[in-house]
Amino acid sequence: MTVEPGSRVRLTTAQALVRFLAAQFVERDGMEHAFFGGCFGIFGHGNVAGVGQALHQHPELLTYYQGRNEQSMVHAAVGYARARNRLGTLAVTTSIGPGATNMVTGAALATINRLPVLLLPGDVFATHPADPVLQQLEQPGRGDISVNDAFAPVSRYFDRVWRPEQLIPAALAALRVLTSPAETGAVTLALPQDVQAEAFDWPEEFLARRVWHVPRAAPDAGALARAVAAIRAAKRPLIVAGGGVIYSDATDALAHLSATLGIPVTETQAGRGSLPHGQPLLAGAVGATGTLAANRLAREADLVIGIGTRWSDFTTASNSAFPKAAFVSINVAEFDSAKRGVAVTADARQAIEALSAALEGWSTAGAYREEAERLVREWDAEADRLFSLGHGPLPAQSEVIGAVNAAAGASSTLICAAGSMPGDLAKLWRNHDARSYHVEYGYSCMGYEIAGGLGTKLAAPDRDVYVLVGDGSYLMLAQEIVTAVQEGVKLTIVLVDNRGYASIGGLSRSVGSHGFGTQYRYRTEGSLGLDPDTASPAYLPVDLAANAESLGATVLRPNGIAELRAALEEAKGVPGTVVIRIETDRYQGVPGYETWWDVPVAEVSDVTEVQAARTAYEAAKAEQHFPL
Ligand SMILES: Cc1ncc(C[n+]2csc(CCOP(=O)(O)OP(=O)(O)O)c2C)c(N)n1
Ligand SMILES: [Mg+2]
Repeated sequence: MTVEPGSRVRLTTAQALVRFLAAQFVERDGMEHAFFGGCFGIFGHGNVAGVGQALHQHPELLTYYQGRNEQSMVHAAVGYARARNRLGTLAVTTSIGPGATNMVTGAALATINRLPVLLLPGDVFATHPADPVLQQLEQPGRGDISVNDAFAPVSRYFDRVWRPEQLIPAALAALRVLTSPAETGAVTLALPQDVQAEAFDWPEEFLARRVWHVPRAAPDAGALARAVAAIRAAKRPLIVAGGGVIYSDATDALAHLSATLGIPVTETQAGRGSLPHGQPLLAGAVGATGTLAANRLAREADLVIGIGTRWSDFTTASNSAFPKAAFVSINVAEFDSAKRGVAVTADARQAIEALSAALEGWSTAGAYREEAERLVREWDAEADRLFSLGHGPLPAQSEVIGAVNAAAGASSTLICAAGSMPGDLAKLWRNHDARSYHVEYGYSCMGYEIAGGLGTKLAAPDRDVYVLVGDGSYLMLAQEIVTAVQEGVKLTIVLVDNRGYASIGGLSRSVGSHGFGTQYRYRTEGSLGLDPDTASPAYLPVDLAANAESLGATVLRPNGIAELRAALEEAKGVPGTVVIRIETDRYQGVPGYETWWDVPVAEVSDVTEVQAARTAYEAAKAEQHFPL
């Protein structure tokens, strides 16, 4: 569509914004897509007559999704963006005040995970005609701020649109950041409620179709040469594949590099699925929740090549995982590539292909490759053992994971975020492809799971979405089940009920604090902190299956693994969202494999278990080293 230069159209700010969003496209590798798949929203006085009116007036521009909670609407947008490899997302509109600040947690989650979401909180009047309006927080010393300033530190771009015409630079800056592989994250445009409804004569060029070209940055020649020299000098190089490998669609290039050079691959949480299970050199998750194969390789590695990772403490086992290694850091964001070793600031696929070309003919020694392949085989046997423990009377979580993994087909995506499951999944889940695995572990936010699964399914309707959620996460934020039912979207939600926070219970015991505050039991005198197997008050009568049923899901209640397998098959025939509630043994966890996580233990205490834990902590702390 060609636009007459200088022509203008009179619209409200909100109407112009909705038209602008519907006209934004992204292109990478010659493929073009609409960037926004729709807009989630909950209306209040801060957006009902603004963005709400605009969405209502032209529903063909942006699909509107009604959410239940502002935080979980952002989770859905994050799930959507991840399933689209950051080449698409959803917008989220809210009222002012609590509706707006409910999104702050979601904004932090998106920014930490480097996933694009566009947040459109309503804001108080720009013109201040009747302050304080309902839900306005007043600051006696500042007239120009509102609660929405809380978004600034958790957003990659923040602006408040004080005047209609200011939307033009603000919206363009928002799209630049959202579509930038190096900068992306939450983008917040706070929209004062009067400005949303105010009319302006908008230049047609602003509202015309616009394509944002997502670049693939090639590595600098000098940086590449330094990385190549480091690899050539290495005897035991090891790759750590992060989320950047998946976002850059570099999985085939990585498989080729690993196989031809004989370099084993380990994965971060976001990088899981960067190679399919069964590749002989895929050692799986590394670090605090790593496999024995990955952690043994890490311990002896002389060079660790990070690709698209931000080197979180779980990956590095709090900087104890790679005691002998030098580093190469490949990342599209200079901020991350500069974190350790030889920095290569580049798109993951470009960098991997450049390394493959430069290292043609070179490979690691056969003995190293064989050792890695043997460790991988041994790990597979260990995972098989954990999948079939036959534990009773309640099954172990690892058996549940095995059953769900077996039931989920090749075109499925697993969603999880917090609790004891992410660590177990990191070790055990077997991926078919790069879309098989989606554990939000940047923020590890309880309550992400169901809403994130909803967003994933909206982005990829052809995939079967399996959500694994703990009882604690479920209790925190499960209400998007209602939205899944409303949208006719099928999620298979496996609710793993161990009546409390098993993960933190274990962590608490490991620091000497007896699982304090981690079970759902009546407050009976003296009950807090007691060993539940001795002097335990009764469990609270919480029935999460009944809760899920009340929200509109089909609910199945298997007892034990054989019934779970049958329920998973039965669920395949149910057209809508299914919740499968299974009780597990909270004490039968998957162990750690020769690794550590830095959680400080009290230096002084009356409790003998704490004193013992502190002694062990100090010994482990001595192994920690800053990467230099
Ligand atoms: C929003 C939020 N609050 C607190 C935490 C800290 N935390 C991590 S796991 C966890 C307990 C999770 O319980 P549940 O979902 O039942 O999983 P389980 O540990 O039993 O496997 C808590 C409180 C968190 N990750 N997110
Ligand atoms: Mg639990």
